[in-house]
Amino acid sequence: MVLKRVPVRKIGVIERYQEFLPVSEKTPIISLNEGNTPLILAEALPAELGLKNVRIYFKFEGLNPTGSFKDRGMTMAVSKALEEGAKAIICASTGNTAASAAAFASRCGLKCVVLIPEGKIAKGKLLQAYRYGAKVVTIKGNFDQALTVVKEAGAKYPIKIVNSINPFRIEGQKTAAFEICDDLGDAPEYHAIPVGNAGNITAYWRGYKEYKKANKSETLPVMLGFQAAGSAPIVLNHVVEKPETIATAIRIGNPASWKGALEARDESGGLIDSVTDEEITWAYKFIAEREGVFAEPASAAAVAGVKKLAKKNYFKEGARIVCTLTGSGLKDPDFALSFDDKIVLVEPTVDAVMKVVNG
Ligand code: AN7
Repeated sequence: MVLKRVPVRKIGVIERYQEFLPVSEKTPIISLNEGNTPLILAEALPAELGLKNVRIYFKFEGLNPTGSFKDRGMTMAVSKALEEGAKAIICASTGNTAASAAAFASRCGLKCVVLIPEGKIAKGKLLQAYRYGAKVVTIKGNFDQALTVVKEAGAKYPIKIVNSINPFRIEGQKTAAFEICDDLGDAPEYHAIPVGNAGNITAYWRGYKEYKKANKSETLPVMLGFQAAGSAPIVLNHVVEKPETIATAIRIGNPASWKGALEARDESGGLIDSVTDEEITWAYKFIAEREGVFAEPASAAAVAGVKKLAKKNYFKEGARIVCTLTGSGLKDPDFALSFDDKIVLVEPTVDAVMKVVNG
């Protein structure tokens, strides 16, 4: 078969969904052609979880330009910052926001300052922030403390905050829900998503509601948010002073969009639950080894959550479940190499290689 090549001009989320976004012809669009990420059908997972007649999809946000969903919100935040005449931007970050902010800032000559928690950021994210040319400041403390400093800096100095307390971030991130509806022809029955600072679950819920209101979709999903057990303030209903988890992206004890997450949960008839590091690790390995999708540990929390609910027979027959895989597995090489896989070195002969293969 000869396939006809169709010229496709890839555009970013602002251009694609401008009628749903607070932009005008005065907004200078700073884009890296973010968004338009694939919705990948899981092949092995439903059977593994004992789910019959249920389809699970991965919204793979690791394929964004800086490797995470943050690019959707950052194109908006940076474009609006420029429109408003900002010269510099600042954020606190567990890593991905920093990488994204640094990239978009570099693209339009904005100065970028990123505050990161000491020792708890995945290496790939740190090196992105450096290489895109941001000023990287390490805080002797965790993400929540870094965000407190950022809020104070934003109030005292002429520097634009691009954390998700900046409303344009949530606006940009809601476009992921639009894409899912466009791909499926409607909203899925369930949407599972990791929760850290809770901006993304807030954004998706807003996106689903706005699309329905505009008659672009007919239904709304049940929203299922998952926090890491050691960093689960919303589940526990109190701030966690010393959040811990191997999923460093969601190592957050006092989420800025706490209220938005509760709204998404309650309005959709959903839930916010926690998953252990062990459950996250299982999901992280399963989707890489059995689905060919390499996402970072925080992303795997969504899949771990679906597994937990499947065990309780939570899902109804015929349902479609979308799991947002928020970031690329390449972000966190240290975690990826922390298992007992052995890298062996042998002589360059077939015999030597086959000896290892047959183990
Ligand atoms: C891969 O980069 O908070 O609940 O500073 O990087 O919207 O915070 C990252 C969060 C999930 C949680 N998955 O999203 C940051 C930061 C990944 C992430 C989340 C993050 P929110």
